[in-house]
Amino acid sequence: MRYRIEVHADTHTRLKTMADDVRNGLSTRPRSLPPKYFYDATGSRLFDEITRLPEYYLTRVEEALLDRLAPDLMRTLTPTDMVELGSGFSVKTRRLLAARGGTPLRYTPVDVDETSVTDSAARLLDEDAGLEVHAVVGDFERHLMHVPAAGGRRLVLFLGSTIGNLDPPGRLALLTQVRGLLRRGDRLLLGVDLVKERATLEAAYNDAAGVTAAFNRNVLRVVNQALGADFRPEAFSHRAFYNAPEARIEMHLVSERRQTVRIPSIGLRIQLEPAETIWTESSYKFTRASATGMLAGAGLRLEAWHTDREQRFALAVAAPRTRAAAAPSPRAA
Ligand code: SAH
Ligand code: AVI
Repeated sequence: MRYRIEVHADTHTRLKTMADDVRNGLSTRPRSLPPKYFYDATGSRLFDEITRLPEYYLTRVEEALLDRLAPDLMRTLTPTDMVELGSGFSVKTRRLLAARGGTPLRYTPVDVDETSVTDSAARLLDEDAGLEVHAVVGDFERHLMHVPAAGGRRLVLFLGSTIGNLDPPGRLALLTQVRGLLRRGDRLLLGVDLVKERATLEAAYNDAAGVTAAFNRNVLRVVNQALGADFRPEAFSHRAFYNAPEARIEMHLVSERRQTVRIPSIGLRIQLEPAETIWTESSYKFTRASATGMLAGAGLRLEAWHTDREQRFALAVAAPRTRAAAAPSPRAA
């Protein structure tokens, strides 16, 4: 059997989790909604459009880095097991799969959006006879225990700087779980967007065509559909800016007027004042030092750091730290 798919969790549990997240996020200040709810079928399609925008350099630069790196990485690592967190349409994955020269490999995409996972799995299986796909539809913060045990050398992919959408405690917890998926000889390939001048960063999240604004508002449609809320997306404007002290782009939805939003299914009614915001996403930016520290905190060692000439984006190769390396013995110190 070349294709298996597991969906975590059932619709009831997913709605219950969303109800809790939405209630917590909207009733505490600053109001917020978790970015994972951007990604229904429409949100994934809008993100795909974002990746082709002239201002959104992240995807183009990371793809060029992957093209440069893939042959060496796949030749030295020779993985037979590849796990990808937040795989989306698995577009970048293809570059790595193509570089392995057709040897048998099991690919485990993990993503909250079932449509993007099933569509891309079908395409990959069609194109690649050596591939087995074991898809996990679920939340990479909650369902990584469902990733099947590796039969051989494993490469975990976490691309696109999706790690930057988690706050520091969240990414420490996630990378610690990723560390648990790795044995000696296995590797993590992590894509991170780099700290740079404000204008380039802010343009990437304020495109002239308004696709990022539509992506931002989509979270309100998702909450309307799933929980029966009565958000009027057109009554919110898009705001994204670089918060330099925190090294993150913040994306918000700004209420254009005083308005009341009702979510009867969870017994919530909130009043938004004019200019009040709902914080929908953070997108943290990194330096080599901050990425090294983040990895080290989770028991991972930065092994290689690849960037483009303009230092816009980096691909980090990380290895699990052995116990001896993580905690030097008194005699070695
Ligand atoms: N890896 C692709 C897609 C990045 S977009 C790329 O680099 O272009 C972010 C992806 O992560 C989306 O497909 C979204 O559905 C998924 N995602 C976001 N939060 C998630 C979560 N908590 N658990 C699982 N998938 C998540
Ligand atoms: C998926 N993630 C890394 C994107 C980012 O850049 O933070 C999501 C995105 N938000 C706005 N544009 C793109």
